[in-house]
Amino acid sequence: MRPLALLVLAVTVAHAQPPTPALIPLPAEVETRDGPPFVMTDATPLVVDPGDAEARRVAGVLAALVGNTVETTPPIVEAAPAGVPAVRLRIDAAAGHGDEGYALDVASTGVDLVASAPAGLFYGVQTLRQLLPARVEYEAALYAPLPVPAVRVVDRPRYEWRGMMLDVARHFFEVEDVERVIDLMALHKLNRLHLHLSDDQGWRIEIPSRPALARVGGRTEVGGGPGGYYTVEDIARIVQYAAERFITVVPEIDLPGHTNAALAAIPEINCDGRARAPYTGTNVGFSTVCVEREETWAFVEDVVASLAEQFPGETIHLGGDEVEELTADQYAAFVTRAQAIVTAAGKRYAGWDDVAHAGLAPGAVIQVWRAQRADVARQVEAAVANGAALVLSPSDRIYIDMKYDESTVLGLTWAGLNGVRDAYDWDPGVLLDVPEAAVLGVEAPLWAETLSTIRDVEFMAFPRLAGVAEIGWTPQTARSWGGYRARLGAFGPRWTALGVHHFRSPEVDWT
Ligand code: TNX
Repeated sequence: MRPLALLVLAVTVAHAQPPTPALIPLPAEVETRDGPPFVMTDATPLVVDPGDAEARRVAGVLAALVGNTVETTPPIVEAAPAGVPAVRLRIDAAAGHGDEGYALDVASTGVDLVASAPAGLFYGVQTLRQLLPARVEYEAALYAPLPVPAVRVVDRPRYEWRGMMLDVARHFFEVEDVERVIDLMALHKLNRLHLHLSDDQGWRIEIPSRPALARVGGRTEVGGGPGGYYTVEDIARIVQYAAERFITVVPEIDLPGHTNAALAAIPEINCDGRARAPYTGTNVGFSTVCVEREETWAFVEDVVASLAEQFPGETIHLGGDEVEELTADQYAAFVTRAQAIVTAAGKRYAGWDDVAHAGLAPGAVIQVWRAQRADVARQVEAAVANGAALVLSPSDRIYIDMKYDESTVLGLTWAGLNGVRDAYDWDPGVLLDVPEAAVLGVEAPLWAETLSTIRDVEFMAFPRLAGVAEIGWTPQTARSWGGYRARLGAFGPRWTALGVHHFRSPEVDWT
């Protein structure tokens, strides 16, 4: 290049607007500022209000993150030493940011983070984290000061339900794997982890009043592997780990179909009173509990009571999908009674969209997976008119067990190929003809017929799950595929630093 051209290029770059930082999800408002960055070191005090235990705990999340990278962990203090640039983390119920919102101000002289509630403070910390260099994610001390670009963010989520479903029934995933998923969800401000805890191929949760369920039903998985299940202690650990990251665990026991593992464990919930043989294939639709037997209802009562005890969240999901062995009347009667049992246990009933036409009482949550089918869409809209709320999981968009493209080795194709753009570029506000308030949010299901390791899970989830997080968080008017694509490309190094096995989709220019 000629010297003049080089000069022109240098001047142009120097005067360009600071680029939008690679934040996913994109905050509602981000204003990049001129001026030097804030520089974080191990001497940067994290200042919390005296006696605010919640703010101190959230500050601890930031301290631990930075502490991996600098020499010693930044101190958490209740008063800023004079003249030292500090990060202030404040919870002020009167600040007007709602349950999950926050405001973040970064200048070279200091960082101010204010939220109205602990979850908002935590999300503000996740934004600050994403403003730090990607190397902050390495679990090795690489001492170097950490610059944070000068920026002002005012943020809150579009939807209250921003979820992922993990199918631990087709293949079992250890507690550590679930914790890894929770960590990666938290990075993107997701707040619902739906665990699909039972299916034909496995029963994955200890129900103390029915020990055979886990003991027998937990021994199998797709392909004949060893299976496994979570003990009461394991579940308590998962629930606690999630709660520390402001994530609610939504348990699902699939009923009345997808029940072969239970039918193998408890003979008396079969109409002939005989235990079924274990199943390790991948067919669907062939199993059902015996809806005419009182033994079945005693079983449902016991299971729901135990779920209500083990999971503090408000929702219990009872599946309801793909039942081919019952008449429409039998199916509807089952769903009505199952919902009543959940409600009597003090919880909110959720089911797949198959339950939409089964005469739900008001207050049900319907998880919509077949919005592309006109008959299902009309049934769901009618259920909303009758008081149901929706979680949107359109299978032709955000079933992240679908292959990305023809090159994907893992995954299924029945709902089509779900590329990175397909998964991102749609608006939950117009998917169905329902009032805005009826949509609680979005959730990406990850079915695990073809997935058996956490690396498989990561590969299918990333980058698509990040896009789902943005759909659930960012105002529709602030979203565009072009803008997202650029931020996604720049986000890659952070996942790499975290060791996240992700698909380097050709749809994206990766940094
Ligand atoms: C359909 S989606 C199912 C699951 C399968 C999934 C595979 C839904 C409610 N049921 O049983 O695992 O397809 O993509």
